[in-house]
Amino acid sequence: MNPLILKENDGPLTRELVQQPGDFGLGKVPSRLKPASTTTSICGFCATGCQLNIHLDKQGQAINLTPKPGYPVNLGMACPKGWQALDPLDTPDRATSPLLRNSKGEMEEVGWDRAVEAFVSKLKGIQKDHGRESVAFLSTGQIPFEEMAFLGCLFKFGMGFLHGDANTRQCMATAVMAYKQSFGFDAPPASYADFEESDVIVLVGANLCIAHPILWQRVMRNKRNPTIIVIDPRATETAQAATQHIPLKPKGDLALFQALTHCIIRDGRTNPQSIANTEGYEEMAEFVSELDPLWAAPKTGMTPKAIEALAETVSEPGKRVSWWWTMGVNQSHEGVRCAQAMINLALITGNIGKPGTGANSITGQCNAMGSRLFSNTTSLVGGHDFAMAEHRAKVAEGLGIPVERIPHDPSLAYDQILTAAEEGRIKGLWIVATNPFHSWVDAGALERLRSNLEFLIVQDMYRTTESAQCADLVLPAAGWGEKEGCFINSERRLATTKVVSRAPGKAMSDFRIFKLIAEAWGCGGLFSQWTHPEAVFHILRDLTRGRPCDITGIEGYDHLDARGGIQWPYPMGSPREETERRLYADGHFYTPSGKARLLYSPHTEMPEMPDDTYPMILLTGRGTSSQWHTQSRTAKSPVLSRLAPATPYLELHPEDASEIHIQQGDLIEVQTRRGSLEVEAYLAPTVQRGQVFLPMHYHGVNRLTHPTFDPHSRQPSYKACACRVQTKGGEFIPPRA
Ligand SMILES: Nc1nc2c(c(=O)[nH]1)N[C@H]1C(S)=C(S)[C@@H](COP(=O)(O)OP(=O)(O)OC[C@H]3O[C@@H](n4cnc5c(=O)[nH]c(N)nc54)[C@H](O)[C@@H]3O)O[C@H]1N2
Ligand SMILES: Nc1nc2c(c(=O)[nH]1)N[C@H]1C(S)=C(S)[C@@H](COP(=O)(O)OP(=O)(O)OC[C@H]3O[C@@H](n4cnc5c(=O)[nH]c(N)nc54)[C@H](O)[C@@H]3O)O[C@H]1N2
Ligand code: SF4
Ligand SMILES: [Mo]
Repeated sequence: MNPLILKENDGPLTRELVQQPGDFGLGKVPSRLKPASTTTSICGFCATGCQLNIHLDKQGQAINLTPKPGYPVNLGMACPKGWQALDPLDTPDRATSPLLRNSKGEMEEVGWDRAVEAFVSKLKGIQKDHGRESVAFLSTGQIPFEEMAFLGCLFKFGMGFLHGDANTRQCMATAVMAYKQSFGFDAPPASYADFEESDVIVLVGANLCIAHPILWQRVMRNKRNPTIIVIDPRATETAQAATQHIPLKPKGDLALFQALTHCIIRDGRTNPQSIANTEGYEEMAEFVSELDPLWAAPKTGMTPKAIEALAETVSEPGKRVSWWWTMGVNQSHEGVRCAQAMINLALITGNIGKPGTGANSITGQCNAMGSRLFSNTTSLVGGHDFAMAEHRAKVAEGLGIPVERIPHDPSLAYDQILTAAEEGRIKGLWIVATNPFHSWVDAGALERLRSNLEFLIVQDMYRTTESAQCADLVLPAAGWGEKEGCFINSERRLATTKVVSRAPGKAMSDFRIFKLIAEAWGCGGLFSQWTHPEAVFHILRDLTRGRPCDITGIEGYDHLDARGGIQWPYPMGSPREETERRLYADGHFYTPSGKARLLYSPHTEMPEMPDDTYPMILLTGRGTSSQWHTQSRTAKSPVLSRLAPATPYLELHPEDASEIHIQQGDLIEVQTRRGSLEVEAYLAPTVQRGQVFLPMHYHGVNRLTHPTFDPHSRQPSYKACACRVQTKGGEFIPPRA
């Protein structure tokens, strides 16, 4: 068994904490696991939420893994990242000790006591001088939600600060806002079974083959001979495997959907029964009455005939049509209205609440959905609203804390936090399980504002990430496999992850780091019941009572394991045998009237259009199924590294390349108004003329991207901006197309 080991320079504070009864251990293997056995754990990469069988040696240490047969999500399959999920744990650049910047500006190893003392004295000092709005946290969709809740509650209710946001703003904020406004709650309708039960599957800005390979496998299991339509500017791997690819103009989606709505209403191909469950139909019909295919053609790059044909396909009476979207929609200057335009199409054609239908957002990170309910950032923990007095009272009672500790004013969003830092209003930043110095849009601006921060804390598995290297204090965190807790996948399924490996050196679970900080800050008493992740699970579960995300019927981790995960909602008294379920079968939504709202705005062109100086459009996104985001984890796997190009590359149309005298494999520069990056030319007609594609996984990519934001969700529009391409050191020759 992994003993609880104290290290030589762990001082009295740590000693006291780890010796508390009910301690949750430093990578301790739970006693219910028999040595030399197999346990299950949900994969810690994407939001598909595949379950893995992890095979353990007699010490309870993982030896290897296999995908779990029969699990309702992955049905025995896994993608390369899942198969190699143990690789990132044992690497030379793991953060194994806290690191504190010393007076010479160098990072120095210190014990936890010194690290926590520095953390507390610095942040208390800033708070005393500048108030509760002067420090913020930036967290993640990639840690168990028990940990997310701990951070959000500690920071706001315990430490008394106001502002915190997560990388889910980069990713899911658009879908959250679209559902909240349209359905009255952030409740995506789908079950993965809908992929198999649909007649028409429309994938919008979603490259399943690369980003959610196991969901693509679910599509492939569909026995109804479905029409699979991919709407994406690029001929992605998914588009190539689909029945139809619509190579849309970047950011032409809203115009397309409004024209489809126009055609469907004009031709009377609507479903009156379903429209009766909506509000605003007449006004919307009036709004789209002029937005015909002729209007949309130049905005979408499609012919009016192709738009008419698509309108027919997605409104075929008796056919089950499902809409699925990911970052091609969410990362847009008009993402919320674009997502809602798909929601509207599903609602007016009766494609909601039935098998094989829905307007379904596919989430990205393993626990993005957990963050949406429990991170205490945009929403008050447990699916509540900071602005509502009765919600604050309920949460205060549930957590056993004074209600005055719960703020009623909202947090700044991610970009607003960074603007506040730039302007000197935010002076301390605590970054947990995200790497914004690589991943944030216009990362160069973040690098420049670094010097405005008095104290930057980065809590990560590795000391080498772009963000960790900028920090004043690095807190070494245990990663997936070294701690336990729950994730919620894209179809709202809660499931558990387990301890299968011991965290290296002095690294501790984020949970335990938060506990240590709570004690040192002097607010440990508020969290005395937060002894270990499952205890927190029970507290959070009880908070959800009566909310749309009510999970009070889940007994605990064993119940989740026995059932193959459980989808929310699952209130007390829910049927025990159920394995999958979609929402809105009763035509009832979470708005005060019970009706869904049809919402729309005029389409506007992308904020940075190509011009003479920057004549091309730069698209970014996922490159291969073996690379994960900023690659802090996947680059450590020998297998995964071999499955992806090691150097950054740019996909460029061969005819554009020939006009600007670029050949396959040339070292070239891609430039935007914000910066430039050296990349290898990869010539392929998968991109349209005048467009290039840059995978997001390489250092420096976001020095190029353009910081514009959807006004409703404040999600960055990473996907498209103006750029130009030239040979390295060469002269800029604009392509003619
Ligand atoms: N292998 C791997 N898998 C991952 C991840 C990873 O890093 N690596 N990350 C996970 C996360 S957090 C997320 S959020 C998901 C993202 O999953 P996806 O959203 O599927 O991946 P992306 O490649 O970012 O974007 C999808 C597509 O949007 C297209 N696109 C760009 N602009 C537009 C547009 O204006 N309209 C339309 N319709 N399409 C457009 C791009 O060409 C791209 O092919 O993947 C998850 N899965
Ligand atoms: N150009 C461009 N940029 C993009 C996107 C795009 O499409 N184009 N997509 C955006 C999207 S959708 C997303 S989700 C973001 C992702 O952006 P990030 O969140 O910045 O990317 P990751 O590489 O996943 O960073 C996670 C960090 O957490 C650390 N970590 C992993 N597990 C743990 C843990 O348990 N505890 C702690 N403390 N640390 C841990 C990892 O080592 C890593 O450094 O990128 C965004 N950036
Ligand atoms: S599809 Fe996603 S959850 Fe499944 S194994 Fe791959 S990364 Fe893990
Ligand atoms: Mo994401």
